[in-house]
Amino acid sequence: MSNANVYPPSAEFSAQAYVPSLEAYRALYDKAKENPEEFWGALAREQLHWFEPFDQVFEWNPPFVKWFSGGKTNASYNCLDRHLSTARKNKVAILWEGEPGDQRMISYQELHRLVCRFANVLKARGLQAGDRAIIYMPMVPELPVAMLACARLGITHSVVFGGFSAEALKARIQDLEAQIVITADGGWRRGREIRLKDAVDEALRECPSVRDCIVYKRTGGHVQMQAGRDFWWHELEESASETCPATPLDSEHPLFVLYTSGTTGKPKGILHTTAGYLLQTTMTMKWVFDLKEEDTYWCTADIGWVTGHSYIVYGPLSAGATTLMYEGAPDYPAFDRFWRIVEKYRVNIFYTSPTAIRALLRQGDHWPNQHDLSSLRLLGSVGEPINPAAWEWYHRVIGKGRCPIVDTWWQTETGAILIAPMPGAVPLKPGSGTLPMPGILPEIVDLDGKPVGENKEGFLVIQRPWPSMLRTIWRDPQRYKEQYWGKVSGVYFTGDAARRDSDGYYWILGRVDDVMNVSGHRLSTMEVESALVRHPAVAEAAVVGKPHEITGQAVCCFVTLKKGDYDHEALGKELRQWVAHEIGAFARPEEIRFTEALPKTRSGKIMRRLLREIVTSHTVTGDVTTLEDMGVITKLAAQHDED
Ligand code: 7RM
Repeated sequence: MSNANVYPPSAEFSAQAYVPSLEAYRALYDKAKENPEEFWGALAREQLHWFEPFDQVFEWNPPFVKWFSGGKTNASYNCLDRHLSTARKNKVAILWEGEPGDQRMISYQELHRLVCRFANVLKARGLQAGDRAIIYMPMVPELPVAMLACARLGITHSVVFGGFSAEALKARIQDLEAQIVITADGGWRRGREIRLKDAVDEALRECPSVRDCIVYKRTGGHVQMQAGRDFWWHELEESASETCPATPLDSEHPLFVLYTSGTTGKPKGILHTTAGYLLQTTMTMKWVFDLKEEDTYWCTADIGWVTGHSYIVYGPLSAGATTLMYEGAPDYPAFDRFWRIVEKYRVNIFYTSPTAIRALLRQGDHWPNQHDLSSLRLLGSVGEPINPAAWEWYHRVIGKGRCPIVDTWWQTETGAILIAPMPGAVPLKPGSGTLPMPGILPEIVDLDGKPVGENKEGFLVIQRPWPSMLRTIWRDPQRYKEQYWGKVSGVYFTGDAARRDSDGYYWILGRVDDVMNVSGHRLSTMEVESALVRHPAVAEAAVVGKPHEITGQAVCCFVTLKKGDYDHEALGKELRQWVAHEIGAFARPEEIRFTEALPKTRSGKIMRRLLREIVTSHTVTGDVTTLEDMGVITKLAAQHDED
């Protein structure tokens, strides 16, 4: 191995792992590469329940792919029914802790009952396969219940993260032309109620497609119920039957749409379908998390992001796991909440984000050291590159040097983990996602598609379609084609820069487009800019990500104002609040800088690259030959020195 800091798997871990050696990994990888039909076909038959068998493993009409054509299956059936004839029927499926400390343990049988009853509620409201449901809920078990009830009937769901504002919610409901919104009165976050139903009411004023709104009572806070449109979950459920067979659906039936930020102001509805998505999320539970029957598994993500879809709900439940769900904040009521939960439920596999690790690391070792973390056997990381210092802390203080860390690279679009170590097989290097999963052929190329060679930085692309790949952008196949298959000919363009070292390990360097990553949440610069220019005082805005010690990046805005007298301090505050209201609190800018002009090219394009340099290194060194007025840059750079 070329790098000094290498952590090989312990003999003890390897001995019990699904994939126990580098040779075993290579054999699996080569098999998938040489004969993908046979590899994926066999796994699909063995790992999923089929109402009708498929007749083709994949059909690739670039850039559109179909997996397991002709087959009929159902994601809800695979996550529930098929476990009921096994010893898993009384195993805890969802282990839940609310922020106030309330808890629920829901067995597979019980979860099946809840899902069937709610599916019957949806049926009674006239919903059927092909319809769309928006789900806007806190992290309570009824959120996965709603997802699985939709999946059971072939209703395509779109979960909107509870941190999104009414504006953002409205845009998603409208784009999806959803017939129904499933929500709650609110949820708990740092002891305060997040009032979800109020946001829904605001959004629904301009959403003619929505006929019904079902409201789950979580907090008991006061809500307005509009007669004929709004119904209480518990009232509708009262008379619902517990029997609801899962509908056999085509392999390619749309399972869900999840909106994510792209390079324009308009979020993209990423479409995932049924069989391929489920197969690859199921397989990665075993390959990457080495999931065993007796494990208690906890992914701390919110289900409103793709990580929660794939690794709290579909992957773990399809694999028959006990999946832990926690409603609230990691620092509530104190900085040891995560470690308290690990100790209390004897968590074995723990999957979180570098942002959370860095935030908790800063609070000191005494928080985790107060708790017995000896149940942990595997740690995971996702959402952004993990810096070696955070990795070492996670490894030493949380894992006590015993637990492998799986650094998992993937995207909303990829559906499942594509680059990550198989922990019993692959030696770890802090900061590297290590090696690709079976069936994944990454390459690092220049814009002409030429491989850049060892240790050179380039664009990360994927050379072949994989089962859980996005199928299109909702109602915008043209954008799908251009965004993912039009940048470098013939390959999937990830939007990330990366390099590959002499051991074949991948090092992800971050986005190459105008997408920021704040606490592992994707956010486009354009989305924030569009929000800012909707404010009456703002003339123009340019937004860049600025390096941030905890959140990875922070939102930094350069703003020019319309004519008038302004109190810059008050307006700065107001604009930060404005963005939080337009998009969601997680998008709240860290900094608003007022300026008289923005750096532009002669054709009028804002040169964000220069602004990025200013916020990163406080100077501009790169090429400025296309800049129209150098004075702007001098002023902006000088402005920082005054701060
Ligand atoms: C799962 C998720 C995707 C973007 C992706 C990267 C970054 C994610 C890692 C990572 C380095 C990782 N989906 N990213 N995981 N960068 N190492 N392990 O985060 O659609 O929200 O974001 O996140 O830039 O393109 S996402």
